[in-house]
Amino acid sequence: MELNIAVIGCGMIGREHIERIQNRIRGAQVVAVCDVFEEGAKKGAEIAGGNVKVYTDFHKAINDPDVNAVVVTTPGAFHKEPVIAAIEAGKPVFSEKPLANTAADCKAVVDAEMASGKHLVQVGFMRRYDRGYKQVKELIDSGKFGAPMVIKCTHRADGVAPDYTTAMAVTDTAIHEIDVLPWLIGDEWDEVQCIMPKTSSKAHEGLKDPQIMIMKTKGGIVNVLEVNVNCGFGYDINCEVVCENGVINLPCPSFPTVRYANNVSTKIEDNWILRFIDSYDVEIQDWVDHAVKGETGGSSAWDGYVASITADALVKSQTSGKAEKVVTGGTPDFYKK
Ligand code: ISE
Repeated sequence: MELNIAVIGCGMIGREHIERIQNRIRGAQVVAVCDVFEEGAKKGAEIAGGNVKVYTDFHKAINDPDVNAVVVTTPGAFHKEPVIAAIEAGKPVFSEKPLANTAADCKAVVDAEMASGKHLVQVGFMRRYDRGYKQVKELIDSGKFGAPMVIKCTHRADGVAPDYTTAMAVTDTAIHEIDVLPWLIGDEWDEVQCIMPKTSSKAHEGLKDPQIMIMKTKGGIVNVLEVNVNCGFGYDINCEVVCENGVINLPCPSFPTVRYANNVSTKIEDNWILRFIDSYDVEIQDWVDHAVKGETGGSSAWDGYVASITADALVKSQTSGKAEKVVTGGTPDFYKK
């Protein structure tokens, strides 16, 4: 069996995935594209090579009998409805991160998936597929380093669009660390706090940047995360895990170190698409390989829901300034691995 995919949402990441599926992924092809803006859908069709159906109504695209799988790449606030439509059609669906922008919307997806009785949803948290993070996990799991105690992360970006908000530093940016760190250390978030340092003069009107997020797990591990999206020097992702017997540092993608003009220097990647390009390829291939067998890999809808509950607590702390509890109510049997 091959996957015949409808891609819902032909903006930046949608176009990336269309190109990826058509040119680098085995066992799948895009057969339909959809965007509320016809021009966007046509652009998606062009990237797909032309020979695909073009829709502006996601219900029609998802229920097209030639379509047997769905990729949702609309903006986060518009994920819920197409993801639920795919579940109701009984078709495997890959939703870009976040699963939805609010925990309530994520819960609606979880409820729909449990009601269907089938695991159909995979959420696009690509860092679980990144070579560096996987190596860090293998080292932690080896036991040689002892128990992790402290994690220090930076999530820095060159700059952001004018519509990027203070809350998006959590829901759009820190959401990656929110998902990947519990996976890395085999633990769950317990309480989270957001502290606002002096705001950068480069941040646009109304945006608080940088932000420091302090997050504690149920097992007592503390993560300190710097989100800094106007750093002006590139896309800079770092993660250091301090364990009882040693320290594990996330390997950065390898660029040559050059000695030139009295300097030793190494390039930093320009943006997230380039930094995680290999992870996206591995992630989508893994989704396809699972979906053809009626399975899911990576982050589940439940993981997406838990990430969103954590994000809501952090957003609350952005104004309360206090540590806020992360309350999930426990993993339902349906999602226990
Ligand atoms: C973007 O949507 C991503 O997923 C990137 O990984 C993240 O660094 C960026 O802040 C988001 O806007």
